Amino acid sequence: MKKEYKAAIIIAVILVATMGILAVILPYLKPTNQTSFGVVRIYVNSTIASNIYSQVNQYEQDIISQGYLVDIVNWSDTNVTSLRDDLINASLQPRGLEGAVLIGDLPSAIMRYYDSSWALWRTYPIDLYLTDLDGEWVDLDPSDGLFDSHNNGTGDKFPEIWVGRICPESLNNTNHLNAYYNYFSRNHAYRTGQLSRPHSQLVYIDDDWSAWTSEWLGDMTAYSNITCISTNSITTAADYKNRLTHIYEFIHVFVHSWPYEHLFGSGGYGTEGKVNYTDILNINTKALFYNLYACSACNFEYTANMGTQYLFSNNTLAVIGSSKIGGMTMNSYFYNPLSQGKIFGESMRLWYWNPLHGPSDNESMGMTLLGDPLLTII
Ligand SMILES: [Ca+2]
Ligand SMILES: [Ca+2]
Repeated sequence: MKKEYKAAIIIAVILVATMGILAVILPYLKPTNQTSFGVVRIYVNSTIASNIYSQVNQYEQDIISQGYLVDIVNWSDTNVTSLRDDLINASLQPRGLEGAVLIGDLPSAIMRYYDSSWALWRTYPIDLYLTDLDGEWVDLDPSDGLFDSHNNGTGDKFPEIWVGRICPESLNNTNHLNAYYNYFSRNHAYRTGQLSRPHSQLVYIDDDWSAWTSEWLGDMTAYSNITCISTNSITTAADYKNRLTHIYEFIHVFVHSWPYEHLFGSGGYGTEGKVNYTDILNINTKALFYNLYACSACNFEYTANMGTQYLFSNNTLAVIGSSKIGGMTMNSYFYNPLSQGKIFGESMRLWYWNPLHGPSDNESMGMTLLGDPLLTII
């Protein structure tokens, strides 16, 4: 072989290897520092935009004060692929894209899968669709509009950006406009120090997860002041409802659930009582943040789902949970960045990079952030 051919082949091999390494490490190199002045896109459902104009304007100013560039978009297209295309286009601009806030009823992707345990097909809304911008989403039967699988495509299955939803419109017991007003009012109050809590966490572990209490606690790395309740006979609906009225900054609860209620006791039968969305409406909840290890509690398309009801209760600012069966495991991958002052959205994005339960795990694919993704606990 001629020398110049050999040199060309060597250069080509080095180039390919370098590109491979870059593909692996680039997501970690993405700037996460909140003074990086990255772009945040705020989509507002155009039918309510004029009603909440001053609230969104204040919110925009608050995010600018945090150091971000903000683009406000009034959005009316109901096709979720159009929304994702808009995010992809924004991410390809020179300024890049950190994430998005979806205010009002905005489209969501629906995933379909076969649940072999129950021998039936299930669907759930999946916001990973809006945050993994270079992976491939497959809809085998485009006439049903349901996605069937998620592949690396020409990129990877991991999220490049984060997203959070602020939408009370699935609630049937709340004036939606007032819910927006109250939410943005307390959001601004928290950002200006008028709403605060002692830096403390309640970790509430019902029967079917209590055997691993020490493992769960080992991953709760954002708080040193933790109250853990995990004695099976004590963790009941009545006790939990009482503790919702106590002062904690963050509540992380492990409990069987349907979208509209928690079921305490082993096996998911509610033998130790139930807490439903009406209870959450009527209880004077005190916490600011929730992580619901509670199946389907954050199925935000479901009428009167628990996650949305928590979010628009008294003091709540953000709720993390699953829109399907499952919840957050490998919690330190979420709580470590949160404890370092990273925003909720970025902490969620980084959590997906954990080595065991990332976007390939069916149990993780429904993880959802309801509320403002730009808040921190610091
Ligand atoms: Ca990706
Ligand atoms: Ca119990």
